[in-house]
Amino acid sequence: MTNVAVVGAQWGDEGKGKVVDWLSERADVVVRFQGGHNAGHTLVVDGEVYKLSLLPSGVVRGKLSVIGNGVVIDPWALFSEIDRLSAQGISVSPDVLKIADNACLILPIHGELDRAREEAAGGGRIGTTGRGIGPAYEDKVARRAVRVCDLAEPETLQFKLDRLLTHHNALRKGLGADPLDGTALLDQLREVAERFGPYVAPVWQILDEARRTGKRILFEGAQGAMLDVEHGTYPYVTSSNTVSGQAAAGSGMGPGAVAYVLGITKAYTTRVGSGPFPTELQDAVGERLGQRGNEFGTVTGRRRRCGWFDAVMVRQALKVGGVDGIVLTKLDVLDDMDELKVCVGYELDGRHIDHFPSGMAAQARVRPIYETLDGWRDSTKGARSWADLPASAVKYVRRIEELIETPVAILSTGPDREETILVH
Ligand code: 2SA
Ligand code: MG
Repeated sequence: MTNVAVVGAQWGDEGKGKVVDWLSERADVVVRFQGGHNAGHTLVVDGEVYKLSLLPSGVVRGKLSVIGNGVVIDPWALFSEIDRLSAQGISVSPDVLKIADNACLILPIHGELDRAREEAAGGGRIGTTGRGIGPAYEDKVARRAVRVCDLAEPETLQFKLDRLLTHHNALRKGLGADPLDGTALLDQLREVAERFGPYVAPVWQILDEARRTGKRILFEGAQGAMLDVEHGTYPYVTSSNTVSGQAAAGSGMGPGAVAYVLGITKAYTTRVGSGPFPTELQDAVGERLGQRGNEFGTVTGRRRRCGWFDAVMVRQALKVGGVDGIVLTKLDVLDDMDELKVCVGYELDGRHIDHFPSGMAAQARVRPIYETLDGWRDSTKGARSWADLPASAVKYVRRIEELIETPVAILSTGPDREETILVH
């Protein structure tokens, strides 16, 4: 195995958890490079279910796990996740977990602001996870964020907080909230600072050493390409780059560090939160997909919107995400359908287009052009080889492969590891 990046090719929740866990067993180092505790990965290892948000999946297998500089870290969420795992018998010691000293923090003010804005936006809300991700990245880019390294420098911490609160208290005034007490926040941060200490490192150095000594690095993406802050359905996106290009910048390595990009996509489409979704099904079929696929958010428990596979959207996601091969997941959810539709193009104001447009109004107006394929009304659940699949299922996968112009490397036919078909 070379260094692999695993990224989502839709709107998140494509089933990255299973793939990442499977690959992490073969990896020496697992790295998170963007997002924060808005992510939700469910891992099932030896029948035990682990729900991870911020920690790289490698921690469950005791692999060296790195939270890169591109991640935004909520200290309280981090330590409660570590404590939760510890209650499940997994020890996340400083030997296992390394946190980039130049990563930025999510503070309680960010979550509050995130939720207050969503509430104020009414029908125009993004549908965020309310974890403070957007406001934390805003402060990062505006160069006023508190970073992990600041926790070790009392004078810097004080200085950073003063600057940050000048900005936030003006914002809070606009939202009708009370100004913040800097001393309380400073005390809270001093408290967590101690616990952070042993985990903090210049992780670029650890990763450079790993690379030079031939260690296998797995880059673990969160969310999906269509939630990318630049390439996604802006403004209905998350606030980080979710595409594979970020794996390098978000961990302190060059682009050559990623040898192979594996894109994960479901055999249909889901989305949680607001924003355009051309192939959404607001009918009994969509309902059935949600039920059979158990489509509820790992972090927030929110119900996911469901629809047909959108080959145009996925093709675009794979191109901008630099994906070499895909894992097609949850094929078995389609098992009881008479026929299946796949979006092969869009109609926009009477014109046929072959890509998802960037404009918000155009995105809302595109209509999917469908191709109908036969269903298989037979079980693919747990299939382990190509020969186990009904002919129509094989046809469905092959057609998708053709439309997205990217090979299917792995087919996943159920949550367990064995329920997997290696195609190439
Ligand atoms: P945010 O909180 O600022 O990142 O939200 C902005 C948009 O990004 C979407 N988003 C996600 N979509 C799917 N899965 C995500 N993670 C959790 C999971 C979600 C959950 O894996 O199940 O538990 O609800 C995730 N994180 C962010 C979000 O819906 C907004 O559309
Ligand atoms: Mg998820």
